[in-house]
Amino acid sequence: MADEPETPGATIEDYLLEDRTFPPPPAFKAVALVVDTTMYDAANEDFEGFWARQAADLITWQRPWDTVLDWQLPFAKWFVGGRLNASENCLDRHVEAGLGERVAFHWEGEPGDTRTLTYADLLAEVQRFANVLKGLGVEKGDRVAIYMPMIPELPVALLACARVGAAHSVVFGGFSADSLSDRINDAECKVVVTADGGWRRGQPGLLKPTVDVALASTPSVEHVVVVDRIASSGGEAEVAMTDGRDHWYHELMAEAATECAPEPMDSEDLLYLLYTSGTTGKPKGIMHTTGGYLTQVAFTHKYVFDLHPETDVYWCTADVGWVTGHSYIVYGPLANGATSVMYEGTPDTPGRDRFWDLVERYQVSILYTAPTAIRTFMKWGAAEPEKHDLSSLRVLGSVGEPINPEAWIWYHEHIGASRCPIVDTWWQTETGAIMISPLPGATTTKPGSATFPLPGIAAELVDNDAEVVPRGGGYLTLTRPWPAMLRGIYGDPERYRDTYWSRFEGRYFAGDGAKIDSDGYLWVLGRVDDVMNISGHRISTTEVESALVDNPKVAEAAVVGAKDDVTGQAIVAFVTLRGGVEPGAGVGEELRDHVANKIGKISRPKTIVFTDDLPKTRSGKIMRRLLRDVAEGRELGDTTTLADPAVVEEIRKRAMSAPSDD
Ligand code: 7RM
Repeated sequence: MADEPETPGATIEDYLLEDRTFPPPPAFKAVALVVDTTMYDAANEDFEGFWARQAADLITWQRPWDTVLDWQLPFAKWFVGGRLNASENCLDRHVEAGLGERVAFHWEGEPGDTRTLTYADLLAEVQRFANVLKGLGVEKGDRVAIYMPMIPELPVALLACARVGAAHSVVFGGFSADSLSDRINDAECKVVVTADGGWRRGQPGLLKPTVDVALASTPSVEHVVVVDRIASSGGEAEVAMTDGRDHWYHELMAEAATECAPEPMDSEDLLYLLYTSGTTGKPKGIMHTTGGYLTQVAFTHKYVFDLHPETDVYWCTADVGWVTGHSYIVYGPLANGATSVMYEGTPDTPGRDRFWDLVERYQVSILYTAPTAIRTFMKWGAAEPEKHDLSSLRVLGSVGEPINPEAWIWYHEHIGASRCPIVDTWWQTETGAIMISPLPGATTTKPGSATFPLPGIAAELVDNDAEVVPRGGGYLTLTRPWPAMLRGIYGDPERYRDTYWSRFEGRYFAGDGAKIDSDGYLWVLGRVDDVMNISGHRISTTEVESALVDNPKVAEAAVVGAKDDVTGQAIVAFVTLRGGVEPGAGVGEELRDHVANKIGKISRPKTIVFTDDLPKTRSGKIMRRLLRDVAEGRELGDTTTLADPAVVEEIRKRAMSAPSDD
């Protein structure tokens, strides 16, 4: 960003110029609050003491900590010397408190099959599966890869890993064999837990064949556990089982012992790795540890959603393949003893009212979803939610990308009946838990603003020279360590320092641009680096470019995220073909498929523009900023640093007639 305009991404000036006006904040009906607004002051006066109180109130420790925080910038240790087990906190203590019959998950498969798991059921299944893992040689300190659809065995697998002290590394089911094997190899996982597949849009989406391809090049993997999901629900899935390596989940479970004591873990022991796209092609293994993470996810889940675990039914629509699912389907809600809905499939199957049907039947009171979903529902029309009684809803949440005011207002009116507070929650895989958000009923919201940092969190905007920007646009930074913060990048402490702590001295740089308005409200405006945000999923431009140039027909490629009404951003690829290869719809299709196979379906470019040349600076850097202008049909920005200004005009003409995915 220091050398604009070569560096891709929006500039600070883009944000400073931005001045939108918004309708006045709607008045909310008061709710019975668990919120305590005096927490803001208490946390500011003594933030370590504040977090220590939360850790003591919300989490059960096998041994108390000696020191709240050990901060050797940029390396933090929280609740040093404390011992606990995450699965014990999510399960055993609730059952011991007499809540064994409370429902943990109302699970529903896409075909309509259901399973109800109480806390007692979940504890029993987790203990058995923990024994299965032990039987396969998994020990405290090992890593286990998890590549699964949204079925109950997924949270079971996570909690069983936590129980035996192995770190899980969940890889989203949409990722390709290459992406899976890269992640398995980086962490040297010993075991893979997967399924034959999962249901999506009425079809079985197979996972095991992808695992088989990935495992051709993963020397660390000794065993694979396969859940029989498709075949057990009336579908057809041919599964090749490798003798000695692959095992059926239900067969191992039938033989497993029923009791498994939770392993005592150090507060700073690794709980999990989650790989996330960075600005280079190589994904980063984000490290989360146990005590601080659990404290902050439990704290935020309780206060941000005004959770009353005895009466609320909570539904987070994310996939556990992303951090939102880790923190707000598994660890946060279970640590708080909440009752959740978990759903396997897509919102349009069998009809476009599937979500609202689920809300009505399970009487969901807290709904946490993404702007991309909300914009899709907007497109489908208010008639779909109107088919259902949504009066059980009380609090609505949003996460994953900036929510545009239009979508916010639609969500508020058509889903929340102008009665439910909306919590727009800003956070990242790296932060582990929600950092900036309103507190429902306590914070007056503005449509599109994430409002204020939560108690205990300190955020500031800075300009290019690291000067604090009290009002106006700037880079979003965090100035204090927080309990759920990433502890590093697996195997690469220097990259951790460089990526997050070197741009602004003493500050964590989030990679987002933001604005503080004249009322002091914070607006997160999106990434300023070359990370795209497609439906709330982080995808690096470099990664997609690498996949494109990997095809022998491609000479050069530049990828940008262009504004998209539904998915937030859409992938637009500018491709120069090798000599002798003729551009056309066929090649476009082939390249899109190629990217989908290399990285995963979510990375499939929406549009491919063939061009003889890419706009470059004299030093040879591709000017993605101009390509974004082209892709979004804008007037071109400053072209004076271009080596050959004629190139963009040519590209612009081509872009108008480029074939697109939809
Ligand atoms: C939870 C999650 C993180 C990036 C982050 C932002 C964007 C997330 C919001 C948001 C505006 C929000 N983790 N982002 N939440 N932007 N308002 N409420 O999404 O690691 O996958 O992505 O997502 O750009 O840096 S993530």
